[in-house]
Amino acid sequence: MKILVTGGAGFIGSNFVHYTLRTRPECRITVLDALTYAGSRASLAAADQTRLELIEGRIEDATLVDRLVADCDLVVHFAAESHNDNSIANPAPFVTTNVVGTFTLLEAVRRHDRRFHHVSTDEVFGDLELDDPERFRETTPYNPSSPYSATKASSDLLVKAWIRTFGVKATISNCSNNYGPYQHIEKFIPRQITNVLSGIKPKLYGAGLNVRDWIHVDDHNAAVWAIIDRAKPGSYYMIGADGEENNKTVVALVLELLGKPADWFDHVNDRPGHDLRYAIDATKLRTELGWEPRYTTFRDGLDATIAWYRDNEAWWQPLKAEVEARYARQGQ
Ligand code: NAD
Ligand code: TDX
Repeated sequence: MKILVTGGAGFIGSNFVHYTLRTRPECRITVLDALTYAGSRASLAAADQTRLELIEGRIEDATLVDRLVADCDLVVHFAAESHNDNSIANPAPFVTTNVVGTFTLLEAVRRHDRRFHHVSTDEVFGDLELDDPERFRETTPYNPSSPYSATKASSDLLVKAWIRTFGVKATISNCSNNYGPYQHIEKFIPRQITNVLSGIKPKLYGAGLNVRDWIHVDDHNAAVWAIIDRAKPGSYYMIGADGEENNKTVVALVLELLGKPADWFDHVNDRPGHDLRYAIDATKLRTELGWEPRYTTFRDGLDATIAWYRDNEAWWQPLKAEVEARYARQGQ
């Protein structure tokens, strides 16, 4: 099977490539990635290069996309501008990549009648109160808050329209917050791990009471494969592993696992429009497709992730000063 993976040099996409080449000997992969600040060849260096090709290019490039889609059996679409804080500082690239890029891919899979899996986020549903007994489900109405989540919601709606109107064989998954190896150090967990490893105090937005539903990236990618293998084209799935934690608790765990005092962190400026809580009900994925997460103890998954950042300083160290300088300008 020949798979086109967009965004395969980013966090979740590169883990998908490693996972697939490890577990599926019949698969060959072409990665289409613009190698923005968030993508890196180094994230794919450990993969079996005989079954992998990396094409540097943009998903809005209709000519390139047409050729690559024609030449594959399946498209798995991870490419996106993915960071909320960046979307607040400068929304334009989010519209271009997330909306126009997804549209360009949809037109190519429509022309060539290819199977398409669209990777999306739980943020498209907005946020929940801390005590809301409801969690996000496949039927939850869209209500995005940030420029990032609004462009992801737009891309989901394009996919839904292409399924209904043109009969495109697509599926969508909306996953909660991922953690694991190769995550860019602008994101919450790797930022705090690499802060402590660099002698900098962790930075908590506001009071730190916002809740995220954490899932290990390999569990996310196993769910994506369950959908590709067993879901009906045209169907949608929530992906989550019942991993709700507030940010303060996550920082406390990072500090404990790295042997620092519990109060060794700073409160910094909050994110404008900061979503309070995300929580996923993955019953449909579990019951229809038989998926179960393998990382069920957040502490163990976090410990393994800390070990990865400790062992792979060469991967993140060159980025650290610039990322922290950018945050410092925002008082974060
Ligand atoms: P990331 O920012 O780490 O990686 C994105 C990749 O896309 C990078 O390699 C980048 O170079 C590439 N890219 C960006 N613009 C491009 C363009 N125009 N053309 C081609 N390539 C381009 O993101 P991630 O965290 O790995 O997220 C991957 C996908 O999963 C995104 O669609 C995101 O919305 C979704 N998602 C992420 C999370 C999470 O917790 N990180 C949770 C749910 C869903
Ligand atoms: O330094 C920080 N301090 C802090 O308290 C950073 C970077 C973040 N935070 C908070 C903000 C959020 O409440 O931590 C939480 C997680 O922040 P991010 O890592 O920026 O993730 P989030 O905004 O929740 O979005 C993530 O999950 C859904 C991904 O970045 C998205 O791509 C995905 O769609």
